[in-house]
Amino acid sequence: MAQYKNLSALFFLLGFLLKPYDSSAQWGKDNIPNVVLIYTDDLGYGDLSFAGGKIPTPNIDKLFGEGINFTHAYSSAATCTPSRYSLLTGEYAWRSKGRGVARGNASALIDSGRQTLASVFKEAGFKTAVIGKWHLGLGGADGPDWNGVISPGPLDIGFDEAFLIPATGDRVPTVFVKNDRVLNLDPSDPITVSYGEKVGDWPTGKENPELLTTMYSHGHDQTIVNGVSRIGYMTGGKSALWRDEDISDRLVEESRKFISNSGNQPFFLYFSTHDIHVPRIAHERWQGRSGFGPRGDVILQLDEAVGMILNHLEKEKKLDSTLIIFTSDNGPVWDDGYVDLAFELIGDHDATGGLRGGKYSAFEAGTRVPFAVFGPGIPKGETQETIFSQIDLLASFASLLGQSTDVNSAPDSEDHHLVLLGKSEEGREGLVQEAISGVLSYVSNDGFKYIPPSNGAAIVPWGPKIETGFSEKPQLYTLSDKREVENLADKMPEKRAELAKKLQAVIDQ
Ligand code: NG6
Ligand code: CA
Repeated sequence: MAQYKNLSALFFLLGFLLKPYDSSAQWGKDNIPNVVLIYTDDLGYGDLSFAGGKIPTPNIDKLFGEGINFTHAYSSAATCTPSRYSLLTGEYAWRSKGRGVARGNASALIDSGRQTLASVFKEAGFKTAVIGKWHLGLGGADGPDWNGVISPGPLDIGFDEAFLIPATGDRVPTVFVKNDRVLNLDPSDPITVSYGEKVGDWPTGKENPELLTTMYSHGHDQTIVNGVSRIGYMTGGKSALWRDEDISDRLVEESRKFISNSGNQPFFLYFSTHDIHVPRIAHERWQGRSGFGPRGDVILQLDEAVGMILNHLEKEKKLDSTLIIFTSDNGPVWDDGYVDLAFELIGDHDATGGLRGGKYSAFEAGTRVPFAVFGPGIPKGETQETIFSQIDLLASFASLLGQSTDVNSAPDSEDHHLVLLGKSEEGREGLVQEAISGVLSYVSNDGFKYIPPSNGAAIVPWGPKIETGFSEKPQLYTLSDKREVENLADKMPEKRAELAKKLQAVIDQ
């Protein structure tokens, strides 16, 4: 941090000598960069080799090493749907019910016409796309019409183009949605999806485990597609089914097309990878390559995908004019429903980077995620220790692009573009972390963290063997106590009360 402070002081001084310091700094019309947001799934800080991970990730490491490495950046929740909801809307997902992990046939969670991160870019003249995992519901009150026009969806909230995994790789239907239709669907073989009773006669993991190439461990015993049983039942749509092994390549290919087709128009690409979520089925060229089992193999594949995007930007002569943000929707998980030996083969690879807990957890590994900013004007090789929340991307980019943030629609998004761009260490006062079961904790910018008492189980009940962080006693930790070992709640009752009050104030806001 000392190095950061010296450098920022130098920049400040140089800036002062050349022109008055402009803390509102917007991007000028002639130097607006493209923005690529690489949003990975279930990736821990320690999964990256620069942070001690044992699986080489040279392309991702470059973004951290030659950009800003945020050590205290947070997703809003320890699972996917609420993190993504908050990221795109600037509103904490827990403000209303029904925004937990969404079923594969959930209806659209974000209202049409609402201001979103994507609409901020669109309003500023950017071409916008989401390519990859969606998991924010599609369609009206009855859910998506898989055999017709699937609307509303991303095209109604600021994206010009969409190429989607509708929910997750482990949820049916296992088909891509291109813009507002299932890709490659044969109308004579319509899709039926159910999250209740079985539909059709396709085998299930429960009835026909002998057909599985990947065995389930908990849940995930319903319709089998491509040798993998999923959450939910489906039938039909044979010509539209994806091959899990090809998902990463397909998402990269679609991203390349979008980048090439954007011409001279600035673009915003929300590149939402499937990796490293379950089922972890890498392309054949990566299978068995990491020495750490399928979880390691998909980390190699993810790094390759990032490298391919960087290469393509370079080939299109856009690398110098593209700001890249790399982060994750929640922390790491090992057994998340399939027998892929993620625990057994982990060896000395610490996916959490020394943090406690993991995906689903109120402990830090649930939401403190890798986060890098790389690109034009970004200081190289800096470390940013100030707390930063993904929920602030909306207001921060709105500010940089001369747009206003709709405070009714995005009440929790704050403008911290100077922190984002490495020009300031004045971050937000505190942030709220959402764990499973809606337990909310508070991280304060003075280095303390408070988890209120709750009566949930201490270990995630359905099988991932992760500590939830839930306790009937209040918990207070310092962030420097990375593994949240020493509970200071009794020793520091005033600090505990102060953070409890701040958390309540955000909830009541
Ligand atoms: C859980 C699934 C898990 C994963 C998660 C969502 C079971 C037993 N577990 O319910 O496998 O799909 O939901 O992950 O079904 S997320 O990263 O999209 O939030
Ligand atoms: Ca996730």
